[in-house]
Amino acid sequence: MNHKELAEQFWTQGYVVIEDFFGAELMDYYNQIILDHFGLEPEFFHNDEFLEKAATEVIPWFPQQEGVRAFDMVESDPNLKELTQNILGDDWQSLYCMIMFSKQGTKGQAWHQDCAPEDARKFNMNRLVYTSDITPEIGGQTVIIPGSHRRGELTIGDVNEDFRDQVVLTPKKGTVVFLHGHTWHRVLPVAGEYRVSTNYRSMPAGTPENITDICVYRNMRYKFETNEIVEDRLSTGV
Ligand SMILES: O=C(O)CCC(=O)C(=O)O
Ligand SMILES: [Fe+2]
Repeated sequence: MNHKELAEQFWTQGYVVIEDFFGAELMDYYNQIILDHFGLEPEFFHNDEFLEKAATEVIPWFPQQEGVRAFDMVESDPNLKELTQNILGDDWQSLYCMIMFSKQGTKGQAWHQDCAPEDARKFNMNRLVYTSDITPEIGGQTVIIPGSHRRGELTIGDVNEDFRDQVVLTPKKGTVVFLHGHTWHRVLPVAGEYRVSTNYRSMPAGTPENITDICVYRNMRYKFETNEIVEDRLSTGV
């Protein structure tokens, strides 16, 4: 694995995909812990306004914040750390580990940027670990627009518009996707029994801890700390 080349790819494209980053045994172990936690019919965590307006139906879980130590193993993987260092540079930091669970028949996630794009130097980086295969049958593919981390704010419009230059990723068990928080991305609807991703969020030195508090959608900016729409992007008034 050539970390320099992968880091260059990340900075050109706004993402990089590495298959077979983690072994099947570890992924099966994680997947079972996740299923044991959620079951197949978990309640939504976010309120109805968010679910509706954000067209985002995922349930987050922060296992390390509850003392579930199993997820430290990936976090401290030397290969993961070294590639992160190559991309983000010295003194990068881990933010948190967030598992996102989608039930059968849910919408996935609409187009968004994880954080405000105004300052190109201030961003989170997702390190998405897939503990089970995503397939066209299951749905839940991750869709991204290459190079959009340099395009500024996500445009206003249909929350699930198909773009000509979008790329559909279908990660398999053990795949890791490094994804810049300013890169425009979404998740397709989930037809299979469930869909899950485990995100080890990180950030470069000098980034505020609350970098991911405000998420940019095509119709609004949403603040998770207070569960409120802080900007309605569709209204023309002030
Ligand atoms: O689950 C995925 O594939 C992407 C999730 C996402 O949007 C994120 O982690 O910021
Ligand atoms: Fe995201």
